[in-house]
Amino acid sequence: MKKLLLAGVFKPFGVSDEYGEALCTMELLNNQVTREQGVHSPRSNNPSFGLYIMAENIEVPTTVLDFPSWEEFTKEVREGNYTHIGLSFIAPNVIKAKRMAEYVRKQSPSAIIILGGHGTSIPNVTEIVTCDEVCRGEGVTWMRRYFGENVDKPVLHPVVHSAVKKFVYGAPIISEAGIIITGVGCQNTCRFCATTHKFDKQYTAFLSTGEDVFNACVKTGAALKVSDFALMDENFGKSPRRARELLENMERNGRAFTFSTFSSAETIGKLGIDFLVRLGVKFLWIGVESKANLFDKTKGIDLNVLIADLQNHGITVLASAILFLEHHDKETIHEDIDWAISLESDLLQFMQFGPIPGTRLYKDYDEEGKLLKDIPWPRQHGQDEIWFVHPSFTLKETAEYTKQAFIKKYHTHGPGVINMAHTYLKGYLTMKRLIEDNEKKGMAWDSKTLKYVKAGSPKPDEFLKLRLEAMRQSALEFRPILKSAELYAPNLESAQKARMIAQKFDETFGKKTFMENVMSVAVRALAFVEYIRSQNGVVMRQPPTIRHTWPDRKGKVPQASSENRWVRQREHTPATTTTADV
Ligand code: B12
Ligand code: SF4
Repeated sequence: MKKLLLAGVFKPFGVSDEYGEALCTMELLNNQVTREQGVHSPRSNNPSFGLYIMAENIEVPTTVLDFPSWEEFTKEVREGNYTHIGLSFIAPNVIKAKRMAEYVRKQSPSAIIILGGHGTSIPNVTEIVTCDEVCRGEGVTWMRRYFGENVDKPVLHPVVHSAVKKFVYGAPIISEAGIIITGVGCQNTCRFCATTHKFDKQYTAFLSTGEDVFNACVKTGAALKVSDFALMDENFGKSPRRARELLENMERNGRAFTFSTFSSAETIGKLGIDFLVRLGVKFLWIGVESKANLFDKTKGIDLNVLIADLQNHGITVLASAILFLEHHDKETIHEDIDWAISLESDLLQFMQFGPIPGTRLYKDYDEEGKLLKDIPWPRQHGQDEIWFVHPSFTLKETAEYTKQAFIKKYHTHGPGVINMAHTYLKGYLTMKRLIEDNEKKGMAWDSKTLKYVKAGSPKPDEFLKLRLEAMRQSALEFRPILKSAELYAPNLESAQKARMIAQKFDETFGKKTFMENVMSVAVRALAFVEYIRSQNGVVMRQPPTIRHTWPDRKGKVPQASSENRWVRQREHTPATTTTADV
């Protein structure tokens, strides 16, 4: 009888030891986006989505073990009687995968070890990690084929939270959302991009129609009691038919779900902002990359105008820029950092131009002898020092430039959370005006042109009213944090900005209710504790262990353990550092 364990690599994350690095944490916002924003940085962990979608779609009894401690992983291997053990890892975690595979070999020699995930693009991965099988691309089809199951069956969507253990200012007040994994890969073939190369420059849809996406939202929404979702897709709008169908399904059923997703700038232009707003997009991650406009996806687009327009319509923008591009020297890199900041996105990620195994860039740099191959894999993660020869920067300089870029954004525009609060408030006001204007002028939504057009006998736009209510809720979610944002602001301008936004909230929604006041005071108390804790370095929460089994718990929601381990992160902590409960 076959029995499969699918495991992510073991924690702790973000600790400098022989397996990991301080700046390689399991957090998106705190580590890569609102980095250096201290107490203002929202905290959360994203489950390893690939594990769940594979488990949901194979018939072999499967256990998913996400974010295990070393003890939890070894216990599972010892006691689980698994015939197959799948390890999922990215390149910086390959040494963790190596230790796990070696343990399996010793403890359970007959178990078949399968490797998967981005780490499998490492050229000599099988020499580093002992294994029997390697899945280098999409895992659902690979697993079905490997176990002799029907590869053509439709993909069932698992029910999973998009993030767990969510805090802001130390307060667990961020609302829940589900993950919808619509597909993997991208056809845009950017030279540096890991995902386009990993999936053979092709897009593989798990949910190919708008109805499929809608049904997945309904299922996850009912199980998690949410109506907000992260759409895990490199470029959801790249398939306009599916996006249109999704909107049609929501309108037909009177369900105004909201979405956070990724999109290239060219795709946004093609779909139009009115459509995105009606679709319920509230958060967009856009790769702006560089002022030099090196990539087709941003050519000919005025990003300043685009981003401001999105924000005015209530769409929070996370822009992503690249540092240490080939043309960067000590002058042009500042120009690019300043340009990226001048876009005034709510949030700004700076990532390094890192040659990632499997990409065209990696191949080119390898051929040109630019890869620094003696830099250990755990250090190749994109937030500390680069791992290739750059003519204008030493390795130490790259770490410092990256850090300073985040600090500059923070000091220029203040905490990301107040920018988000402002965007949602602006969106609410724009939506309110739009509804009034449409009613006055007799305009109605035209699903063919994706525009509001003059209509013969327009009816009240009930769907837009649902959208207005969702925007109101998105904005109000931020109200309790505004005072803390002001109190811990990095400078006078940010404090003033927080005050100005709080005032606009009062003007728009009236004075705070009793409950809102209570929450605001509670957040202030928790923010104070968080602030004190963070004085010696970043306070890091380890992701909770999630263990879920199929088929016996199929359809049930994978639950995070209640364990709450804290680790104080020090810069360049010595290799002996272990986790310590604080
Ligand atoms: C969500 C995400 C995160 C989450 C964490 C998720 C998690 N629990 O690990 C957060 C935001 C915390 C994060 C952090 C980081 N991330 Co990240 N992340 C992603 C992202 C955006 C999506 C991953 C995902 O869920 N995809 C959807 C699922 C369905 O696809 P998948 O994971 O690839 O799985 C499929 C296949 O790979 C395969 N598969 C996967 N595992 C297995 C296992 C087996 C046995 C088999 C058979 C198949 C298989 O089957 C799956 C289904 O098809 C990707 C980019 C992307 N778009 O993929 C980057 C990405 C994976 N991250 C990357 C990096 C570099 C990081 C950081 C190092 C950044 C940093 N400095 O902070 C940290 C490292 C965190 C850590 N300590 O491990 C790189 C990895 C590149 C590499 N060299 O390997 C990517 C590719 C982004 C990039 N640069 O292009 N990340
Ligand atoms: S558009 Fe984005 S996801 Fe697509 S190849 Fe370029 S960087 Fe990768």
